[in-house]
This record gives sequence, C-alpha cells and structure tokens, in this order.
Amino acid sequence: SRLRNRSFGAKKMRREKTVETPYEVSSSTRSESEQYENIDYFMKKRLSVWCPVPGGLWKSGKIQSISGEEASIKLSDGTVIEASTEELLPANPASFEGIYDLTRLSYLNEPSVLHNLECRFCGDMVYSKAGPLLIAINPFKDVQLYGDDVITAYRQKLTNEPHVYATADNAYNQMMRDGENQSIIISGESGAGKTETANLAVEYLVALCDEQSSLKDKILKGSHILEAFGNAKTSTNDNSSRFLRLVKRAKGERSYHIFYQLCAGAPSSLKDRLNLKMANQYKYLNQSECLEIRSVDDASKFQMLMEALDIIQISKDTQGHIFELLAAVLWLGNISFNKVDTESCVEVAPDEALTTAARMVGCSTQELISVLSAPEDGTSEKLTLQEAIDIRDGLAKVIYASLFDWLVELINKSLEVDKQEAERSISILDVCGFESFQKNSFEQICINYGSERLHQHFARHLLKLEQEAYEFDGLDWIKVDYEDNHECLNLFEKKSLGLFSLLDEESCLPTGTDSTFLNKLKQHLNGNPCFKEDRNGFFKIRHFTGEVLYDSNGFLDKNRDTTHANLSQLLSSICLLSRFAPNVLNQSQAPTSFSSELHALESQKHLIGSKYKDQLFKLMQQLEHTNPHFILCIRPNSEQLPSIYSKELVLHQLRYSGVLEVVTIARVSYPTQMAYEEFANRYAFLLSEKNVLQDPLDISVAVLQHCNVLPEMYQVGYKKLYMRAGLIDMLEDMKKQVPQGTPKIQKCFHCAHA
Ligand code: AD9
Ligand code: MG
Repeated sequence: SRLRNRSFGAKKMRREKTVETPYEVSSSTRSESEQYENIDYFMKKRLSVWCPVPGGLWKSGKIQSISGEEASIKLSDGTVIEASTEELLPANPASFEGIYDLTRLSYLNEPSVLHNLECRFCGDMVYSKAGPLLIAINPFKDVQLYGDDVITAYRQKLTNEPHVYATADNAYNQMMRDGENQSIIISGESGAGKTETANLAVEYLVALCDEQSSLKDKILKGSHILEAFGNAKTSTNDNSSRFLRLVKRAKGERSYHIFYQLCAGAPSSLKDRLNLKMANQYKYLNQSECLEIRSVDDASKFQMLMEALDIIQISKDTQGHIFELLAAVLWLGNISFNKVDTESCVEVAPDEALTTAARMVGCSTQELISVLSAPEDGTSEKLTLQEAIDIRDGLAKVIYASLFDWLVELINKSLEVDKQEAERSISILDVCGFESFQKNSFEQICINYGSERLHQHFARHLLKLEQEAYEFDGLDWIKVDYEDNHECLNLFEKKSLGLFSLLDEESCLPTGTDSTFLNKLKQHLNGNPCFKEDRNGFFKIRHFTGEVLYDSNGFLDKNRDTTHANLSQLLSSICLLSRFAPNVLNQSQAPTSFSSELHALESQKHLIGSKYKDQLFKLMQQLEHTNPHFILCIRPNSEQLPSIYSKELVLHQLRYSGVLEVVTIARVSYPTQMAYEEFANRYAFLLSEKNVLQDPLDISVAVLQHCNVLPEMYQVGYKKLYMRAGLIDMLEDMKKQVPQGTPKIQKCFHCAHA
C-alpha cells in the first residue's frame, strides 16, 4: 500500500523517542506526542493499536508483550497474534469514535480513518469532513437527513454536522460575500452517489429562492427530465449518468430510461399515434435482455415526466413531437434490410418499421428509403448490410442527440423566463463516474479519461496549489507527497501522439481498423508507464484508480459515430421536422427548434473522442474561474445495498482519491492568510500605545507576541502572514472586547500563558 508505508502524519509506532515529524502541532505538545507514539507507553497504558491482518486490512487490539521487534497483540475478538512493532499503528481513544472532521483525529492513519468513517456510516451519518473536502458515503437507503426542516437547520446554522447542504450554503454565502463565482465539484466512481448529491445541492439552493417562485419547481423538474433522457441502468448503477448507448450495449444494461417509460406509461391515444409496442418488441431495447429495473415502475415515472414537461411549460404539441421522435428512434432500430441479389448488397425492407419511422420523422417512406440507401460517397452504389445498418443507427443517434440538446435548450429557455440579472453563479459539476467492468470499451475510456481530468483538478486544488504557495512564500513546510496523474493524462492528450489523436487519425483513414489503431497505440505509447500491451485486441491503462483492461474492438466505429450518411441529403429530408419549431415560449424569444439543433450537430466534428476532450477542456477552463468546493462520493459496496461497508472497497477509494493527504495538509495548513499591511491595520491597536514600530511585518509579529500566540499557530512568509484555523477568530474576539486602548488578554487554547 502506497500510503500506509509513507509518512502522512500517521507515524509508525516507535520504541525510542526520536520522532521527526512536522505534523504534530495540535493542542498537544511535542513531548506528549512523542510519548503517545512510544510503543511501551501504549502497552503500559493498555491503549489500542491497529495491527495488520492478512488481506491488507487491520484489526484493533492491545499489546501484551514485546520482544525485540516483535509484539504480541490481543485482538478485540480474543485471538492473540504476533506482529512486527514496525507495522503497528496507534488507534484513537474511544472518545474520538465517529468524530465528523478527520483532521481532528488524534492519530491520523489509514485504519483510523477507515474505522471512523465506518462508525459514522453505521450511525447513518453519511457525511464527514476531511478538512476542506466533504466525504459522502452512499447509504443506499433513506437516511432521514434531508427535507425542509433539515434545510432550515442549515440555513439558520443550528448544526455543524457536515452535509451537502452545508457545502451548498457555504458556496452561496461566499458568492454573496465575495462576489465570486463558485463551483461544487462532485467526484466519485460510478454508483457512488454524485447525481443524488448534485440534486440535493440544487434542492438546498432552490430553497433559498423566494417561496412563490416557480423557478424552484422548474429547476427541479428540469433535472428530472434530463435524467429520464440521459440516464440508464448499468451493472454498477440502476440510474447511471450516461451517453452513447442508443444502438448497442452490454448485457444486463438498459438504454435511456425514457424509452421504457414511454412504452410502459403512454396513454392509449398516444400509443395509437406512435404505433407504440411493448419495449420487448424493439431491437434497440430487447438486445441486452434487460427491460426492467428492480423496484422501479416505469409507467408511473412516465406520468411524472409528463408533469415535469408541463411545469417546464413545454406545450402539449411540442411534447407530442418529442414522443414522435422517441418513437422514430425505436422504429428505426426495427428497420431491416433484404438481400437484393447474389451479391452482398441490401435494400430497405418495406415494412411497418419503415413506414412508421418515416411518419414519425415527418417524411415520406420514399424519402427515408433514399436516406437509408445513400452511400457516403454520393454514388449510386448499393450498400452492404453493415453499411446500411451503420447509416440507420447513425440516423437514430443523430435524432436522439439533437433531441437531447433541444430539450436542454427548452429547459434553459424556460428558466430564463424567471431569470433576473445573473451576475454571479454557482456551478454544480456531476459527471459520469469512473468505471471498470469485465469488458471495457470506448465509452469507458471516455468516462475514465474524464475522471482523470477531474482528479487532476481535485489534486491541483486540494494538494498542490496550497503547498506551492507555502513554498513560494518561504514557509517552513515539509511537503506532503501525492501521486499525480500527469503521465496518464499525457497518454490521452499528447499532441499528435496521444490516444485521442491516434484514434482520430485512424478513424479518418479509409484503411483504418481497430487493429491498425491498436498497433499505433503500441508503437507510440509503449514508452508511457501507464500503457501496457495485452493479449490480442486488448490493452491496459493504469488509471489513478487502478488498471483497466480495454477491448479495442469497435473503437473506430464508436469514435466515428457513423453519421456520415450523406448528411446533407438526410438533413433536407429531416428538415421537414422544422415544422416542430416549437417556440414554446413567448414569441419575442429566439426560436428554438429541433432542426437548428440538428444543423448544429452537422457542423460539428464527428469524432466523438476529441469532441469529448475539447468539451472537457472548456469545462475545466470554466471551473478554473470559480472558487471550488469539493465533494467526494464513496461507494460502500458493489451490490448497491444498504448497511454494507466493505472496508477494502472504501479504502481503495480513499487511497486513490488522496483523502489522507488532503487531511494531512489540512491539519497543518494555514487557512487564513493576510498581507502584513492588512493585519497591522486591523490589529495594531491591540499593542500598547508606546508602540514605535513602523514596518507592518514587525507590527504584526509584535501583535502576535503581545497576545501570547504560540509560534506554531502562525508562520511569517515573505509576503503574507499565515495563520492556523481559529487564530483569526480569537483575535477578532479580542478586538470586539477591546475596541480601543489596552487589550484584555483572555485565556484561550491557542495561547500558551494568557
Ligand atoms: V454514475 O457515475 O452517474 O453511474 P452516481 O451519479 O455517482 O453514478 P447516483 O447518484 O446515481 O450515482 O447514485 C446511485 C444510487 O445510490 C441512487 O440511485 C440511489 O439509489 C443511491 N443513493 C445515492 N445517494 C444517496 C443518498 N444520499 N441517499 C440515499 C442514495 N440513496
Ligand atoms: Mg450520475
């Protein structure tokens, strides 16, 4: 284990009293901490220690005897085991059990953190603090931590318990106070609870709206609609935030929820209009042998969706067109092709699927046939079966993608009705979480690359920038190391020789295939420590979360997103859809139409990988201009079940996210920093009147000494004064008590002798 063997403040227990650590600066003095780390002291006082057990975890026990480097430990279950004294770690006293901020643990080490989070999880306290980071462990059950009363409690600051509401409250207050844009960045692997957390943050923020405001409802319903169209069941999450999964997917997974909801819940008049069948009759839905989700009623979800569309003020007419487009996608998937002659060419089968799809799209059967039969190069050659399928699927994808973008636009327009001058914003980021399945393909590589980017942002803000600032300003600071993921990012992003560039290059070559792509990867990425060749057709990438095996089969097609189907001809037919130009809102607004979304798609590059990479870059740039608040969601078990805390799984997530490093830094960081001029201006009056000092730095130090502040409570940098948590509050208290004249020095835990 990378962290366990490293000094992150969790010093190994020692027999001698020569402790070299920068970290012990809490209320205990150095000599006390030395004593606590002394293994003999632990034995004598019968204090608990963590003892490693096979499988990479620990159990708590008490030291019975020590002989040389070996200790005999009696575990809490009564068994006695031998362990090397080097491997023992101090456990925290019982009074620390379940404290909400990990930085307050007396001993910071992996087993202590893991145990503390477990205690909290078992008591349904799913939120904890790791310094500036909020940790949220998915309870997979209703934990009674939400709703109006709880929101009020956080608004009125009646509780200090960590909560996503508290994070949202903080973001809001900082935005109002500093006039700076804020972001709430939610990370965690698939199924860890990011989307739920994002929804809760939104819930809190909309609660700050005026009670009468319809904006509140619209925001909540808007995300409800997007979830129906953008989420689907995967093997790790029944409600996973997704993309790319319309025409093909793995067994046990579903397409987007909306299709099943429509099939199950459409009223009979709508069913007739769409010629709608049961979900199992559509090839796009029945291929993965998974049509239902345990304990989810698709029909009632459809009713909720229709209500949400009403609240967003999407007219019944437009709603009808939205459903027609969904039906068009489903029926397109059922279009089949007949062999024309002895050669391998095909033509579209003139059946119910074809006529219904054409009707739903709003064109004639003949027009749809010509779109589906047109080769990419514009010649009159007949298509092979695979080419015809690609065009059909490409059309389905382009319709769905445009429909999704159109919906986003409709929702945004609807919100703008209520929008006042939005000068400042809080962005909430919820992305697809890291995935490692038995079979990983292009979708996973995009998602996992996104996670790498996000992790880089996380590490930069929570681990890098602050430490760099300390070093830069000349502070006495022992660097906390962490694993940075630039090699892996480089693997993806390197100009012309990164994975995405190579994939683009190969996707554009007429001779390019998945295997020529893989050869290029091997040729150019073999020097990268995160890339590994594997058996035929496969390769491995070492992500920050661990190694993932990818199957290169299908990469090129998925990246190309076969929308080549003579797109302009296709569009001219599809443009009949412009009759859908909804103008759902009042006429003065720019018209939002499905066809304009379609045209926008045409003008985009159709290489999915680099499009995704570019979007991610833009997003990160946007986020760099905000003040970030980080939430890390943790998946406690792989079964999506309540009350199961898999120590191995949680530990793995804590490790790769760098939680221990974050806590280590937070424990010894200087959250308040102030230029000397400002500090002197604010507090110089606390000095006696005889003060003759001129230089702001001298005045600042004089104030601190005069107030008997312990030297470890602050550091003097070249440019600024760095203060530990609590110090500024203490000075402010003194200031309040002594508006002018001689300060009255009060006893405070920060001060040694006052
Ligand atoms: V993915 O990367 O989109 O596949 P998420 O978004 O991290 O993933 P999601 O929020 O969808 O996960 O959570 C998965 C499931 O966990 C939800 O459908 C809920 O059933 C469950 N969950 C998550 N958070 C909570 C919570 N705070 N309380 C109760 C929760 N259940
Ligand atoms: Mg999600």
